[in-house]
Amino acid sequence: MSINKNKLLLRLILGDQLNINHSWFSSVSPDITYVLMEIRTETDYALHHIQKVTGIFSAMRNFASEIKKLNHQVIYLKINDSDNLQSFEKNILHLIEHKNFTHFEYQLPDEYRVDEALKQLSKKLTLSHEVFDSEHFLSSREELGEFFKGKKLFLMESFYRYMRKKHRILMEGQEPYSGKWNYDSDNRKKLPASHQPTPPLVFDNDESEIVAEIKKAGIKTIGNIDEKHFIWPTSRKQSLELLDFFLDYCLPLFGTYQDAMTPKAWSIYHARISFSLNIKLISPLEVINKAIEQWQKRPNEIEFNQLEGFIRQILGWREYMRGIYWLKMPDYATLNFFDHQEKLPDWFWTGNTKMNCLKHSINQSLDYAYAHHIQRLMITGNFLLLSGIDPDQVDAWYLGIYMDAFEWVEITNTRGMSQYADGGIVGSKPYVSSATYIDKMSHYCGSCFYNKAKKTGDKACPFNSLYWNFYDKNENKLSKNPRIGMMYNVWRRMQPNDKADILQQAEYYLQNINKL
Ligand code: FAD
Ligand code: DLZ
Ligand code: SF4
Repeated sequence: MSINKNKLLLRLILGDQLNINHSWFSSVSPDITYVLMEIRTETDYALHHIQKVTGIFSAMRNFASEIKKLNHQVIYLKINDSDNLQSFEKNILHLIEHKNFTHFEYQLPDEYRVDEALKQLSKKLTLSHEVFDSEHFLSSREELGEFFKGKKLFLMESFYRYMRKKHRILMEGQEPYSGKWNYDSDNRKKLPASHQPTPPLVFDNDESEIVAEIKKAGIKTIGNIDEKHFIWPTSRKQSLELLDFFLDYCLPLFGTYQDAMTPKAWSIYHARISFSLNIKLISPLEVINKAIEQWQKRPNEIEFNQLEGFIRQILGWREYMRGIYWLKMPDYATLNFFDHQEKLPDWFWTGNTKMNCLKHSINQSLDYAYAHHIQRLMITGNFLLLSGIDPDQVDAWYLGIYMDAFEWVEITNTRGMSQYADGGIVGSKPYVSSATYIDKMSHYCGSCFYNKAKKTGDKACPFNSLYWNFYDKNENKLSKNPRIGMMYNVWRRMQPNDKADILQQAEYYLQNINKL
């Protein structure tokens, strides 16, 4: 079928828009050509983990093959192709000029930088063009802004309840199923010492060709890879297998151990579907519906609190973060509430530290391009906030190192939730802790070089002095916060000598941060 005698249409698909169920693909036409491109602007805007670049290229190539098999016309530019001009704009302009396209279309990008670039490109085009929704998210870019219009607080919980009602998920009429919206308090247990979590499902994809091409192109990356046995899903089929594995083996304990940390297991009962979701191999609605279906089929095995906890992450947090991103960008990327200016410790790039919790969380990030939420928030993020690291450097690290890192969800979690650099848009208080919390939720402290119980002196755990130092330094910004006023009462009641020792210890650690 030809769409129009004179209309030759070029459609751009970004590396994180691999959604086979998009309405674009519902009909096939020889007059529509899809273009996917591996380009240096995208590989080089952050120092990415080698597994992230490999995973994206592999998934893009698989997607291109899949749509070709469905008889769609596809142009695929590989990273080392001689006719690849290495940017969206240059490649699109070149293709339009040389292939006589008469119309150009793209889907709304998820990232502000790319959104701006494509808007600029559109202005330069003399041919007609159109922008489409990516048909992936459960709220529009503007919806959160409209929901909170006129409000000072942007509470995730309010938006989550709105989303539950809007999509009729876990509802009985206008009320939440079982009468309660949020089961968080039933979750969050430490992993018992004898408990060995189910080993994660990993794939065995041979990506040696892609890795060789990345190396040949000279793309700078971080982290490790076993390219002959690449573990991440790179197709919709594999992403669905990973989701099924999670629903079969992990969902029953998801909420219970959601905040637990152990050196014995790198993902515990987490789903590891964020990469597949963020590049749109699977959709949030199908994940939610499949989880509900499993809970209905196996009510004795999957308790409601586990299901609700999981759905809240996707229907609540994920959509909320995207809404905040589009409401607050581009200013959000410049926020630095505490005016933190310090440099990221060198060992964040090597994992070479004596602090056991950080050593494990960083090393597993370098090995797997993955750390679960509490490792990101309460180990790496906690330490960086307590140490006053410049949020630009913190963002750059998180944006590069994780498989699932795309700015719309990385920056809101990092600069917002983790670093409180937005002054409380996303979180109502900074997520900081001493060793007490880390020891309560993990198995890291027992075999650490440092002593979790000591605030000062030989081998005192750095988290303990840095924690009080953080509160002390930021008293004028934080003491009025009703959620943390109590901590200031504790601090004020401490003996002046003890306080001085703690601050001195913290100063010593900050001066010697690269030796920790
Ligand atoms: P699970 O724990 O199994 O949760 C299931 C799904 O819920 C995830 O796949 C994800 O899609 C969603 N989800 C859970 N928590 C969040 C959240 N806070 N925000 C948005 N979605 C959430 N997530 C990213 O997708 N990309 C990032 O770049 C990213 N950067 C982060 C940086 C920091 C400092 C922190 C604290 C969190 C970050 N997160 C990010 C959120 C969260 O840590 C990851 O989504 C999660 O670890 C992905 O692993 P999973 O699929 O096993 O998640
Ligand atoms: C992250 C990434 C990388 C590393 N490489 C590419 C690429 O070569 N081509 C591409 O189209 N997309 C890539 N991406 C994902 C984009 O950065 C992503 O589409 C934008 O950030 C918009 O969200
Ligand atoms: Fe981390 Fe301190 Fe525990 Fe060591 S003692 S693992 S540094 S919290």
